[in-house]
Amino acid sequence: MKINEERLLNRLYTLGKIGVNEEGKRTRLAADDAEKEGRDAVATWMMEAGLRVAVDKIGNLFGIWETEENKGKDPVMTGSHIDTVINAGQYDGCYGVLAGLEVIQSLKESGYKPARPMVVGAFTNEEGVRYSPDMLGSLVYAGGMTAKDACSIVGIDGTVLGEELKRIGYAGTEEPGFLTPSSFVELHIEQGPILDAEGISIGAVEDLQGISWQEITIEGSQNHAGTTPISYRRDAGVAAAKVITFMRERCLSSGGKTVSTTGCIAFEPNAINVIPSKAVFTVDVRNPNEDALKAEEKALADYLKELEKTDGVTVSTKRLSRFEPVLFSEKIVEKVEKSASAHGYSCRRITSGAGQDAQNLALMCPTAMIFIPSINGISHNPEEFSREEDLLNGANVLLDVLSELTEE
Ligand code: HGY
Ligand code: MN
Ligand code: MN
Repeated sequence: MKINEERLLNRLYTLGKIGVNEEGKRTRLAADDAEKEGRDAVATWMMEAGLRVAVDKIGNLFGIWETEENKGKDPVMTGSHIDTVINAGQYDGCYGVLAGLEVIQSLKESGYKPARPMVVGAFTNEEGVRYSPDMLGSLVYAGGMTAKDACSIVGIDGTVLGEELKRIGYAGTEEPGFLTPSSFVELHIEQGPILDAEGISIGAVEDLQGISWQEITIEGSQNHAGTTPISYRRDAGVAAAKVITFMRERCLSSGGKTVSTTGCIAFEPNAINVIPSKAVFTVDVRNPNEDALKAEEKALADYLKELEKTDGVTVSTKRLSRFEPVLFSEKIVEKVEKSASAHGYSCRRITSGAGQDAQNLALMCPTAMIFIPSINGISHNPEEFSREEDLLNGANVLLDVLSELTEE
């Protein structure tokens, strides 16, 4: 049983062109016009494959292959996301959706008769750049939030998710969770440097680290950059810088376990010769161990209280997202390892440093992931790259694992 390699690669590169602007930057944020174009392309390919296309109330898009014989049984599900970060690579998420579609289409074309329906999903707002929290579509699908609450979320641009889904024609009618998968497997690029550095072809993902997203607002007082002595200043900008470096120190003393990122920051009034009165910025902290992640959050909270005293500022925080670490299904991880070895692909177990839709599907059913190498570990960056040989290896392992799971 072989996948149609050319079809998979062509679709991946075609989707990769959608949302590329005149400067060559690729951005498809959840439910924006570019993502709509991407959704339309994927839905068309699902229909070409002869799948039933369904959309649920949070815009999750599914291609369903069910037969008279297996209709009504819990399906085996695969999938990922096609929304991107800003100035993104072309593989993150898209590879898992299109490889999943390719596997199902190839099995269907080969005359294979699965004992279960097979489904590929593209989940809404996995990246969480436009709307928080991230992994939102799969969170709603798995029952972690109601579709109503999720649709009312206001984005960083003031838009409301539910209205945007309506505007782009993807406010579906299916209840999230309308299909209860018997198992879920997500194929994804590693987005980190390990597989590439070690020359390993397949990652059998056995767990995924916890994620804590906060927005922090620090308020000081606006004043003259030249005339105000340092001792008089209540400088929101300096206070924000102290938080960012404090978190870097925490990471360095965590033995490489904690990572912290401030990806967004804005000052008010944001003028070159005015001491900032306000700093609003995000802190993304991650650790594979829940107790350690909680300890990082407490250390940050204590430091913010300290800052109010030392710097004379006022600090407030807003929780944007929080996911505990997830352990994947040992049974499925072993299937990934077995398939890799049968193909002669080198394989190692690995932790997902990135958040994934699979972490929410794991709330519903036995779940695991398959990684392929990201060259130099680059991701969330247009330089993100995976070799075609690795892309095809991953799809071959996905085909083995999904067809085995359909027979169980
Ligand atoms: O942020 C993440 O880890 C994922 O790319 N959404
Ligand atoms: Mn992803
Ligand atoms: Mn991503």
